[in-house]
Parts: sequence; C-alpha cells; structure tokens
Amino acid sequence: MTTARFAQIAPQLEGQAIELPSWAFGNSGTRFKVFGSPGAPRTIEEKIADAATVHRLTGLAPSVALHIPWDLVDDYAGLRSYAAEQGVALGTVNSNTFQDDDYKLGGLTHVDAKIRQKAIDHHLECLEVMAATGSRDLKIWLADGSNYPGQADLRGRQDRLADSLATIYERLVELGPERRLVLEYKFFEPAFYHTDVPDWGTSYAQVVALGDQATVCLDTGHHAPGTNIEFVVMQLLRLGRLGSFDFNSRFYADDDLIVGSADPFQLFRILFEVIRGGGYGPANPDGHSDVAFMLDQCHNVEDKIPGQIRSVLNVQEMTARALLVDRDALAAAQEAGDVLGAHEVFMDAYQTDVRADLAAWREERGLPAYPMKAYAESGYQQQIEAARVGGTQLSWT
Ligand code: PSV
Ligand code: MN
Ligand code: MN
Repeated sequence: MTTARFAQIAPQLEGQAIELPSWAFGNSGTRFKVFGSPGAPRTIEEKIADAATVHRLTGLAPSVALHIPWDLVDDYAGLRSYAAEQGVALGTVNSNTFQDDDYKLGGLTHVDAKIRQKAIDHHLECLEVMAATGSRDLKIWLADGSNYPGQADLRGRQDRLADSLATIYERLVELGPERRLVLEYKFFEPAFYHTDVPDWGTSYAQVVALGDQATVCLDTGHHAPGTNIEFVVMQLLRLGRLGSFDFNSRFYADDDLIVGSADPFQLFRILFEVIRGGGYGPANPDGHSDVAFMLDQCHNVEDKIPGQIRSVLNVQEMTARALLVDRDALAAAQEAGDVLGAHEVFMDAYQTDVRADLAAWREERGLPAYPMKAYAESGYQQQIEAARVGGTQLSWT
C-alpha cells in the first residue's frame, strides 16, 4: 500500500453516509435474555443524541432511521429540529407489523380484509411521519409467513400483498418523486415454513409491479448460508432496483452482529460490486447515494455506541479497500483469461491495510484519528450513565 495510491481514491470517501438505526441504541438481546446497559436511552431524543455522538466522532453517520411505533412522538417536525440541533437528520422510516396480536397470521397479506386494512393504514401513517421528518425512504420488512405446509394459500397471500403494497405506493408517489418504497426480504423467521417475501426475486417482482419509486432492501443477514450475496448485489444493480442495504454480520442466521466482524472479505466483495455497479455515490448532487447504506444490528453484549462506531468504521475501511481495486488491471486480466492474475489484483486490494491512511485522512478533516479511542476518552459513556437514571430504558425484543 502506498499513500499515493490511497490519495487517488481518497476523494471518493468524501461524503460517505451510513445511516444508523434508532433501535441499535436501546437494549436488545436474544429470546433468552435482554441485558440492560447503564446509560441506555429512555427516549427517542436520547437515541438521537447517541447517534449524533457516533457522527461527531466519525463523520460517517449523518442520519438516523426511525421505527414506528417504537419511535412514536406527537411532534415529528419538532423531532426533526431536535435532530438537526444535534447535527443529524431523520432518515428512513421503518414500519412495524410484527408486534400486534392482530398480525399473528399476517398483516399486508392477511386473509381478513379488516386486518389487512389496519396494516395498510399503519403504512399510511408512516408516510405521514415521512412528510413531517423529510425522510426519503419507507422501508417495509414483513414478518408474514406460515409455519406448516397447508396452513396458508401461498398464491393468495402473494396477490393480497401486491394489492396492499399498491395502495401504499399510490400514496407514497403523491408525496413526491424523490420518495421511495424499499421492500426488504428475509428467508425465514419468525415464520419457519414459508415467508411471503423470502428472497430478492420476490421482492424484485413485487417492486417492479409497483413502479420506479419502489426498490429492494438487501439485509446482509437475510440469506441462506452459502448465498453469494455480492451476486445478488450485482443483479439488483443491473436491474436498477437496489435501494438500500441493512448491514450486519452473521455466522448462523439473522445474527445482527457488527458488520464486517464475521466475514470482512464478504463485506469487501459486496462493496466492490456496489462500486463496480455504479451504486456508490456519496457525491451525488442531491447528497443522497442511490443505494442507501444503513446498519441493522443488535448490540446484545457490547456497548451500543462504540458498537455503532466500530460498524461504520468497518464499512469505511472496506469501502476504501474496494475502491483500491485496480479496475483496469482487473478487466485486462479477466479479458485475457488470466484466472490467477485477476484473482491477485482483487486480493491485493483486499489485503491492503488502510488504517493508517484513514487515520490521517480523518485528522485532516478535524475528526479524531481513532474514533474508538476518542469515544473511550470522551467521557460521554460516563456522562450518560450518570445522567440517565430513572425512567424506563428502551428495548426492542
Ligand atoms: C427482522 O429480521 C429485522 O431485523 C429486519 O431486518 C428489519 O429490517 C429489522 O428487523 C427492523 O424492523
Ligand atoms: Mn433489516
Ligand atoms: Mn433482520
């Protein structure tokens, strides 16, 4: 690695944005136990303050995603101002049709028109939130599915899903051409036999039927083991429908661990395809990349704020390494059928240690060279632990 080579790609790191999920700051856990963390937020304002701390120390996380009704407030315009004062914006609005008894057998796919309408109305309410917060994206992840063969009419559910989404989409389009509906897929859980949006193909088929303002969200933890996720990335970009990422790591299922911790090479391969496919654009004139980067993680045993700092740094580091791939040399080797030569070009970039260059790059921008260390020395953790006493800590499981 030469600093000169890093300097060539450094401008492309400018303006990189990774959205933080509000829920990452509250307590979370597994079905076995949710461990309380001293200083965990009790309000959405405290979550936003924590997210803003991540941004202050890294310059990488300028927005926070909301989850409704977890982040329900009376005054979203007021919340937007509060966030702006803290130095961040409100981002993607996530709907939730998985924590209400009525949705036991589904929401947008339910056989009962009344329950379907309730789920649709919830999404329309999310759109109103978006109008007040200025959010671009409505992200929909559905827990809908069934546990036993024969339990449900798979085709009927798919058709009802299409109808429900069309109603939501119609209203979204009225809010403006920049708004997007982003449909997330996941292969199993909480349903164990079938899931109504289990894979990218189903999500793609549903969003294409809606229109241009509907895209797919790829959560890196939502595939069967062994899936070549970067291939999915390539294909969705090729089809013009990759809307966003929910980044996290997994060893087994939807583990929601720190992105880049389980398989850094996979993160590199994914980011390479994003760049290769034209999906990486921090410098787009509207300030938005077409492919939104978001974290979707649950910090169960580690501290939340440094957990998020580590995550955005991992994404930045792998982005830098993916930008370092010598694309001309790679193309030449590929065209020449030079199997090992092409592989070597690819691996050279992956194996480049960019940490010192990134530290210097941060310092040049008035950011701490080592954000993890800066957080540990900032006193913020001690301050929130002392200040946040009384009230109820927020948690999402
Ligand atoms: C459930 O699997 C999930 O983790 C999805 O990935 C959503 O994005 C997230 O919850 C928040 O609704
Ligand atoms: Mn997700
Ligand atoms: Mn998930």
